[in-house]
Amino acid sequence: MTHTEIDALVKSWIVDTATRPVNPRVQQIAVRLLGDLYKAIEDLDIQPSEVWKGLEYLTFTGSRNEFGLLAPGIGLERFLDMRADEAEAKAGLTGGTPRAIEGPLYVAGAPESVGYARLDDGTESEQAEVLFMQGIVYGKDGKPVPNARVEVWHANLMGNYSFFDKSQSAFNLRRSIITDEQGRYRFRSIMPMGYACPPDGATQLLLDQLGRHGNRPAHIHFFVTANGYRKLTTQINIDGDEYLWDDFAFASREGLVPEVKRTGGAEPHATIDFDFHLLPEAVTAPSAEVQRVRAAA
Ligand code: MBD
Ligand code: FE
Repeated sequence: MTHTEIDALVKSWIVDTATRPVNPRVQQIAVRLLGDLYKAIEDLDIQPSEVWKGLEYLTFTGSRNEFGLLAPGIGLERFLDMRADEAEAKAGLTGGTPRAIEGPLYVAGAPESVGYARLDDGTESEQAEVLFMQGIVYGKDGKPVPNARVEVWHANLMGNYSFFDKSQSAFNLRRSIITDEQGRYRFRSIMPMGYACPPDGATQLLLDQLGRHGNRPAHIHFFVTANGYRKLTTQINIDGDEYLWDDFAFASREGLVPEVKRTGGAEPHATIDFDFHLLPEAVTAPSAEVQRVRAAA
């Protein structure tokens, strides 16, 4: 079939058959995606068994609840970030801390405190390196933003996240820190390790076929929010990790790899200083708040 014939078929099946009210946006996207899919089947001569293999793959992905992991693995989440960057640049919004993907492992409702929190429950204290991280949330005209919310979450020494890893205590390595009057936040935690996709899962299954690995460098996630500012979703990466610039989820960015300072002595620890720079809310750019189903413990 020609592409024109395929477009006509899709229209006859999806558009012309409507007898009840239509969601025009859903119809527009369905027509486009189905047309593109049928053209790919035609152009690549994709066989019925291959089509069913693909549908079975999607079923498997859903059964493992891995769409949230597949999205970063195929670059989809990073692609959306790049488009968000473009939209902000077009709206004249520049100078903020670079964004990085949210990933699938955020949990709402973490314990809240002002200025300081300890994130780890101490279970890995024997093996872990103590980490202190602190900085200032800056807003308009380079002024500190008091009362900003810094939500932070990261993996343990196994690369696993509490809630999803039921062996960890509730909200281990997850906190919500409100900046003090000087816009400062500070936390104590443990140095995280990198994440690896479940080896028997759907995402890794595809990655294997593509000859790719499913590893992330060690990283720490943040949501930074404040009244009048655009939500910042970002991560910092731990310098020196072998996957620092080889992240299967494509989240590494210049500006998000702060120096890790190490102090010896009686209480050896690592220190990271990192400030966040928020962009003012603007009606000229699409919302920075991404609506998606998130876990809540
Ligand atoms: C993670 O910890 C993560 O941040 C992403 C994006 C994907 C998988 C695991
Ligand atoms: Fe992560």
